[in-house]
Amino acid sequence: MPGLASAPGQPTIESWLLDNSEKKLSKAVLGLFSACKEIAYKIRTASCDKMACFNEFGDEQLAIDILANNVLFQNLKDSGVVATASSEETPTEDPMGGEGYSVAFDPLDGSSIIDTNFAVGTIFGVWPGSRLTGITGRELAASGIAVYGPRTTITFAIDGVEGAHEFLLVDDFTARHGQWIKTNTFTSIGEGKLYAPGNLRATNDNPGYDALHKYWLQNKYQLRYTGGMVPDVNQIMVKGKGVFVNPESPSAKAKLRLLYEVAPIGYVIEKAGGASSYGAGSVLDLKVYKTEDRTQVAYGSKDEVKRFEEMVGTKF
Ligand code: AHM
Ligand code: MG
Repeated sequence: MPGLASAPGQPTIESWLLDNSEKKLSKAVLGLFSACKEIAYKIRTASCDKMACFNEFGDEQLAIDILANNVLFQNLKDSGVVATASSEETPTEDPMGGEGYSVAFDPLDGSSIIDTNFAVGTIFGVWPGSRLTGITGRELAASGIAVYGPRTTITFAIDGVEGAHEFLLVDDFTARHGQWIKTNTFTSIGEGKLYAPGNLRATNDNPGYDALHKYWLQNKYQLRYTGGMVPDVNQIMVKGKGVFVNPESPSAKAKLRLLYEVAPIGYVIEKAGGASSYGAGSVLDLKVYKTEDRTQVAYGSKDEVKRFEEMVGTKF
């Protein structure tokens, strides 16, 4: 293919799945990778302000998060193996006409920072069966995060395979010809003073979070926070260290959704050798009662997540 960088010896997502996944799950996953490729193209080519995007002719288009939403639904329908899908944008359980798996996704996490050209992402979780409520993250068959930054990557984990696996989109800048090439396997998150403190306003009336924040400052942790959870968590796997938190307080309630954001990312980070917590245990053990359930969360190395549990816990 013209313009493609070569990556000798590295498998594409198609060939990697042949060795690591059963057929139906592979089809669902390929639908998601294909959707993320198209979303990456749309993000690059749409000129957006806060509310709307314009194509090359200057016609107003749908807002970019709605475009991303539509692309995902279409690809999941086309896969033929997805019974139900649900999006953070439209939090209902919608039939997709297939059979085998169900998918929950946040089409464009961080859409409020897209106008600033910060990195944004897509989050997806694939569950066996046809329900997306009454389930836990423990039952995930696969999940992943796509990062649309200077490079487009998907970091992805699948049942039965150790580690989280990074695929890089090597493309010729169209949505048609790009290939996903395996570039990394993440298997451990160790010691390292790096912190990403979400919802810092909660330190006003969450004394545990206030104390944890002071601990990071006193111990000279390195601040690395963009306001996009996908790149903020992805850095922890790439650097192999650190912690991301988004705690709650009486005046600054939990924002992140268990089904669309927290559980899928928890699955990837735990597969990468890290830990997740809602304050008193892994987020993978929280049951999704309603598609819109929200929770506070910490992700990172086991030591840092333990510190979060000890200092912040679940007081609110
Ligand atoms: P979104 O799904 O509406 O984009 O919100 C999720 C994002 C996360 O990426 C990020 O960690 C968090 O919101 C930041 O919240 P805030 O801007 O309120 O501090
Ligand atoms: Mg989101």
